[in-house]
Parts: sequence; C-alpha cells; structure tokens
Amino acid sequence: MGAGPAGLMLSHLLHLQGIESIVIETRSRDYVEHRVRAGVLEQPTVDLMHEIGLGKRLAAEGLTHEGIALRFRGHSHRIDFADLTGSAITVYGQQEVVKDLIAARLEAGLPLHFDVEQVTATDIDSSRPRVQFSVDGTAQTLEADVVAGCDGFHGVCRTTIEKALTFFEHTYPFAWLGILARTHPSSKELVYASHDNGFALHSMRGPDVTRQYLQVAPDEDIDRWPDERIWQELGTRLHDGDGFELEIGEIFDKGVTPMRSFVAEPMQSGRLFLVGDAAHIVPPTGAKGMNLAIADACVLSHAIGAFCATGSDEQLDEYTANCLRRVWRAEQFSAFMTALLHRPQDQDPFERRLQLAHLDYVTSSRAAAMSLAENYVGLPLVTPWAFNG
Ligand code: RFL
Ligand code: PHB
Repeated sequence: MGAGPAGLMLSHLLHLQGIESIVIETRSRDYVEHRVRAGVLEQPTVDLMHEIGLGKRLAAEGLTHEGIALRFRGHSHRIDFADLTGSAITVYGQQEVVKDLIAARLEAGLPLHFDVEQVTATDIDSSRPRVQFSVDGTAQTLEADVVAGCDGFHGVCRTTIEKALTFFEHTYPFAWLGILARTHPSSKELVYASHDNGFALHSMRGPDVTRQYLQVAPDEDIDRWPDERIWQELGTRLHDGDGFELEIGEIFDKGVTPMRSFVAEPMQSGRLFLVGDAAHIVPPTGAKGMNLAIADACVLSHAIGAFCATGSDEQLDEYTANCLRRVWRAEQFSAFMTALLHRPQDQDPFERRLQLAHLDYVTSSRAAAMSLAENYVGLPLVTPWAFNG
C-alpha cells in the first residue's frame, strides 16, 4: 500500500525475486512523480539503484558530491567524505527515483493502481490478510500472503495496528521553510549553516535549480515570507567571509515542513508490515528519510523472499529487529545534526557557545569528522542478494 520510494522499491525487489505484488496508491501518478521531497541519496542507495538496473538516468543526471560544508561564525569548513570514508553522496530528487521505479514497473507490465479510494487492510492476523479499496467507484478485494504498509506517515496502516504498537516521539520547536528556485548553485556542494538567526541549507536539484531551506517557527505563516524576505534571510545566514555569493532568481515552489522524530515499535503485527515513513520519521537535517525507507524495503523483500522459498515465517518475524538498528542509528544521527545546527528561540548564550564548540570539534578533529561522514554517506544495506549470493 503506497507508491512512494518504500512501496515502489519493495515491489521492484520482489519482482526481481520472481514474487508477485500489487501496488495501490491513493494519489495520481502525476502527483507522486512531482511531489518535492528529498534530494540526497546515500552511497548504498545509489549502489542499489545500479544493482537493480535502474542507475542509468541517475548516473547521467545525479550530482556526485564528495563532501559538504558546515558554515558557522561566517566561515565554511569542508567535511571531505571521499577522504574520510572513500564514499560520496548523490544529489538526485526523490521524485526522480519514484519516476524511475514507476517506469520500470509499467514497462514490465506489473500492476500499479493510482487514484484508489477507501483503502482498508483486514484479517491481518490470519495467513490470508486482505486489502479492500475502490477504483473508479468499483470495490475490489485483494487476498495476499503479506500486506506491506508503505503508505507514509499519514497512511492507514499504522492506525490499523496501533493497539500493538508503542510510539517514541519528539517534536522540535522549529520547522523548515523550503524553496525551489531557478538559480545556479552558489556552491559546488551542500552548505549547512548555523547562524545566530537560525539554520539555513543551500542544496540543489541540478545545474539550474537550487533547493534551499530556512529554519522558521513551527507554526510559521508562509504569507509572512515574500520572496524578497526569503532571499535576504538566506543571504544573511549563508554569508561567509570567503567570497560566497548567493545567486537570486525566480522562486517556483515554497512550503513549510514541520520537524519531528518518530518511531513505531514493533514495525509489524500479524501479516502487516510497516515500511518507511509509515513506521518512522526523522528530521530532514541528516538527509536520511528516503534512504531509510529504501533500507526497510530491502529487509522486507529479503524476508518475503525467504518466506516464499521455505514457507517459514522466521525471517518475517525478525523484520522489526533487522530494521530497528539502522532506524535508531538514523534517528540518533538526524537528531544530532538537528541539535548541532539549529537555534531554539529561547537558546541561552551558554548553549550557543557549546554548540559552536561542537561545530569546531567536528570540523577540526578527524575522528569527529569521520563519525559525521560515515553516518551521512550511509551504512551498508541488507539486500536479498547479499544473503542469496
Ligand atoms: P511516502 O513518500 O510518503 O509515500 C507514501 C505513499 O503512500 C500513499 N498513501 C497511500 N497509498 C495507499 N493507501 C493509502 N491508504 C495511502 N495513504 C497514503 C501516499 O500518497 C504516498 O504516495 O513514504 P515512503 O515511501 O516511506 O518514503 C519516505 C520519504 O518520502 C521521506 O522519508 C523523505 O522524503 C524524507 N526526506 C528526505 N529523505 C532523505 O533521504 N534525504 C533527504 O534529503 C530528505 N529531505 C525529506 C527531505 C522530507 C521532506 N519533507 C517534505 C517531509 C526534505 C523534506 C523537506
Ligand atoms: C534537499 O536537497 O532537499 C536536502 C538536502 C539535504 C538535507 C535535506 C534536504 O539534509
């Protein structure tokens, strides 16, 4: 259930193992292919796209970055991923990953239903769980071995099994105002800035489009941010004394995203398995959300593969345990990056000094920089072929 990165990747990995699946999605194809979300692929996600035969456009259009800049007290400090880890990240929009996966599925003639309505999952404690939905006003029922709840944070799957779950949650006293602008990137690599006015991020989607963010209040009214104010504030927060010049241009997308950390445990009940944002949310500062959704899909595809091959539930039973270690690593890293770079409104000067001391440390100690770098570029994935040779 759900045609975001989690659902589409899972169905593709199942297809590669010869396992049938049906994907249903409440939104239209156009909507999911154009939803502006994540932009950073970890190295293991990039490797996976190549291994599953979907790396062609990524190789042509993705931007490989061998580092990021941390900017504070008006100066930039590079974290050199290539030197510290031998790896890199790739800037490639989430909607491009989604487009590649949808194209592969449709090309293979496999079922993918958009614009479905009234979705429910029932009988999940039996060995034949069911999914009901309607398309064009016609009610349908699917019977399956496994239901994968890949329906995002606001989907129905987590609610269906909520009695079996414990939630761990943290909300932050700020949000991100994100823009897409028709400008050339003002820096070759991403810039994460911690300024006295708050956090700013300079990112990109290609040679002619930038994606940039500003820390704002959690209940911020976007109407208070006309384009000129956004450019002025980005200019202030991203300023450095080393010649950085922010290019200004047309803003063609603008929105405010709340920030939260959230984990549901266990990530399964009966034959319903939660994958990606349906089970967990990270604040975007660590660029982990989509990568984590794809990592869950790898673990579940392996477990379903083992179930189909042997008839044993053993791997399915271990799904949560096999996901949670990575999930909590990403939760910790994302919370760390968020705390390192943002300024709570009521932050006292002592806390700010501690934050700057920590920024000094991660940009001057090789050990501290390496820890940040290895988390940022991503830990190895559990792919079905890692087990099956
Ligand atoms: P998605 O992408 O939300 O997909 C869920 C899909 O399920 C559909 N759906 C249903 N389908 C069927 N039945 C139902 N009842 C349904 N209810 C909902 C929805 O329409 C949708 O199509 O979840 P998924 O697949 O788990 O993927 C997660 C990622 O989308 C998310 O974690 C990332 O976008 C987070 N994220 C980032 N992740 C990164 O890895 N790197 C980044 O740089 C990064 N930056 C970001 C981000 C998220 C952001 N926002 C807007 C939340 C930056 C931002 C600003
Ligand atoms: C993005 O390009 O959208 C992006 C990059 C890095 C992040 C979050 C979002 O940490």
